[in-house]
Amino acid sequence: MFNKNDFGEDFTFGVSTAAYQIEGAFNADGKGESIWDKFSNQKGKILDNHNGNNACDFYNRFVSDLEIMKFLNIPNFRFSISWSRILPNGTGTINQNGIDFYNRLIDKSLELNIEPWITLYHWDLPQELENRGGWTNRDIVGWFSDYVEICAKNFGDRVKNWMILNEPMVFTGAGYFLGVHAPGRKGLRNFIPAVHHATLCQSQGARALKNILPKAQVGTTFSCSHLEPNTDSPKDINATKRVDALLNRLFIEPSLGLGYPINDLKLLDRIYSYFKPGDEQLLPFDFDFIGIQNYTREIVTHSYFVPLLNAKIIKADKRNVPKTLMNWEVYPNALYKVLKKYDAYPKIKKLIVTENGSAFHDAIFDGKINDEQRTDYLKSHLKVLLKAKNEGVKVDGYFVWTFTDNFEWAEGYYPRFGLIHTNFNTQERTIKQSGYWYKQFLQFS
Ligand code: IFM
Repeated sequence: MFNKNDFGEDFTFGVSTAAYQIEGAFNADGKGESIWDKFSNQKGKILDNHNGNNACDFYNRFVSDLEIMKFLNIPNFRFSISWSRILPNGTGTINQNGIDFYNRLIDKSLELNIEPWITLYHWDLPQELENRGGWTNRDIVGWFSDYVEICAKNFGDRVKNWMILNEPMVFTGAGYFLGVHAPGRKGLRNFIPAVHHATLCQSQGARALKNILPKAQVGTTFSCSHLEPNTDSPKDINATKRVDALLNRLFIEPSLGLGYPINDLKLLDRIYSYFKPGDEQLLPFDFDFIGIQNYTREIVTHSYFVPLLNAKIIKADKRNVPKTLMNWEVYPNALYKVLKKYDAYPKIKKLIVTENGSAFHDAIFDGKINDEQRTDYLKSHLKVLLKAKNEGVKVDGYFVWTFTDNFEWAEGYYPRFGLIHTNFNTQERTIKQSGYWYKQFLQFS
């Protein structure tokens, strides 16, 4: 078995969260509406018609939550800023109450010796900006850069670690192509411009931040899937290449100066119609680290029924493999594979696993939650991370998704990913066995 020291002194351990999934207080103290406020309150959008209006009430309970974090020896806390809490209309007038909230949160974290890591965009676009076209409107590059500057100026004196976007493939794919996430738009005519503008915001947002905070550690995060073809037929192998271009390469390659992976995914060629002169030079940015977010592996097969992509993913329940409540296969080696894959890109300075975790049924017996499956999941993923690191992969951090059970987007409150159980009726927190395991792991020296 391994212990914390095997990862080296400078290795960063922490937990990850996102504003809309935990904060609640959806309209408190001048906060404006976000696309998730609107979407999740529409009937039929979220499992069991749940919404994030109250979530974990972190907005009001952050002090006691941070005290639990301290008790668990967790030294790094990744959270996101709700754009519409500090700019209710997305641009223009600042809501000082919102700034004050994040100041209190940062100050309390630091007082407890917990290092804050800020994600600038974790999917909750101000609704007012969506009314003006959202991610399909190129003006978002200016709106986003202004918002980033406000965050840098207000929080940058104390926050050293920043992430620009969370999983752009998910918020453009699920939100602007499939319509299953906010704002619920569909089709390539929404997806393709959203992709280009998100990629521009990824680099331009990073530039805006570095201009104000040249010493900040600036990264961005990607959902990374380990993909395998269902068979070794050329059709399945080519289908896997197309899915790889879409899920894994689409956002990182332009940031590395490699352009969009159009050769392996022809449907992307229409993205050029959204280019303006000079965009090629704007897309790359030299990130200090890349956030890797991996949960599973996917098996890909050729399919004539999926237009354009001609490929589909065979979900875990169809393959009779161990799975989580998300119907994601438990396959630790996927993390090893994606670390190797991203490490092999030239110009990557550092990888940090900014999310990894699992949702299982967590039964409470006698006030205790014996979530052995989650502990095993975390241990087995840390084990392969260490293997990759020992083989020379430049990976320097690991954040568990997530701290407390929270609002899991389209799946509502059903999948519980937390180290801590949340009773969503009373907001009572109960530390799970996995939380106690992490505490013990982190205190080892
Ligand atoms: O809850 C999400 C998070 O917001 C983004 N990455 C994946 C997690 C689990 O689905």
